[in-house]
Amino acid sequence: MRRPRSPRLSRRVLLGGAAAGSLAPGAALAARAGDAAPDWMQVPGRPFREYGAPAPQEADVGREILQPYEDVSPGAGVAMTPLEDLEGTVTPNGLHFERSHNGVPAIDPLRHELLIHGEVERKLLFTPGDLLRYPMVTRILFIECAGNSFFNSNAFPLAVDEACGMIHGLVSTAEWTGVPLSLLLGDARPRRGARWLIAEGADANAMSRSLPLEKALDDVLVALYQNGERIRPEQGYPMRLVVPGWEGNLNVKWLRRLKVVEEPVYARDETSKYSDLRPDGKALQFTFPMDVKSVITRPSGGQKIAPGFLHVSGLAWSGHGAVRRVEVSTDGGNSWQTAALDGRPPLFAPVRFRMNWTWDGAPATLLSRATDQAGHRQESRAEWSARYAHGHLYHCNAIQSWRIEADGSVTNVYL
Ligand SMILES: Nc1nc2c(c(=O)[nH]1)N[C@H]1C(S)=C(S)[C@@H](COP(=O)(O)O)O[C@H]1N2
Ligand SMILES: [Mo]
Repeated sequence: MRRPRSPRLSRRVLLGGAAAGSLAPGAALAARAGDAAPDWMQVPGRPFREYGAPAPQEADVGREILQPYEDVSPGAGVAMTPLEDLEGTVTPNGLHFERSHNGVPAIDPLRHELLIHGEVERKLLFTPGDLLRYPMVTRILFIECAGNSFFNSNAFPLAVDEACGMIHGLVSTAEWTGVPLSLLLGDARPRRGARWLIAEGADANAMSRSLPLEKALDDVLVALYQNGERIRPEQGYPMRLVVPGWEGNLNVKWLRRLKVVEEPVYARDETSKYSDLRPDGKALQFTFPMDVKSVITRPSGGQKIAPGFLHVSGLAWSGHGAVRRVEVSTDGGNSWQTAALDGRPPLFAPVRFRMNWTWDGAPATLLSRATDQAGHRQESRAEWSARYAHGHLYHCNAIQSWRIEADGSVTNVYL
């Protein structure tokens, strides 16, 4: 079902205590530097290559893959971003998470077309080449699957011992460039009474979702570029919808058709999937914006820390706009401290938060909770859990708790 656990966790065990090591006395430093240049300075370096790749020593930094139907449908599942191995906020293209329902289609961009039809005055057909001639905009945006953090949801009553990326890695951030959908719809001219759009992908399951026309005309992109290069096949090459702040499923990849309609289509992914079952047996439908969330990426599950100075860092984001504040607790939520933010939090994109901490070696529980501009604040897992039915897993934005044992090991716990 899943790729064997990579060796990277064992290789990256010692976080913290580093500052003490680098403050070695002068004598030790001199001995280390020596007179001799290191061996890699004694020979000319490797020449150029056309497309770069990470250092070979970092080759074990990769996505965790889950393929629940491996035998019948190996392309249905997820590949999760290793959040614990990354810094900053933008996800390298090769590590962007992937959620696909039936694999990555082998699209010929010369034969791929996007059709806008339905309740419009003018039907329009665009090749990728046509779209490349339109005015474009660039925005840094996160995409988060509504199934993200399912390991901490009601589907898992006991906390699993997994790494940060395995639990929360169905969120990634890229700088997306594309054509504002409002421009294309402006040319197609939706008829009066049209309120929804059905977006369909060119993959084997023709994934379809209903999107309110109001959002489509507001800030949705038909994206062609991801972090400056053409979109990766996994992310929807040659074109996809990017719907700022709203659940990942609406960001239809390999975009093929947009039908302007009066009513939603009630597709599988907005009825049986991605709806939120409550304890009373009723389900909430169309939970569009992803709620405010934060997670400490270091230290995090599977890592091991040493007593002394520790730089705590993590990500916070909200589908309601910008994050306003992130608080960190080192005592299981008894007291909270406001974390430093890396600059002004952007709209619909994560902000990195940071806090310096000295770990005294006693067991501790690290939490983070974010508040967004709409005033929403993350709840405890118990509070979140009580709002939904047994087994419910979508839209889990509960506070993550990392338990630090006396031996420095870090694990996911429920409080
Ligand atoms: N055509 C198509 N679009 C799709 C999907 C899919 O399976 N097929 N998966 C959706 C889901 S559930 C999510 S969370 C996002 C994931 O985008 P990513 O794989 O680029 O991270 O794409 C959405 N768009
Ligand atoms: Mo998703």
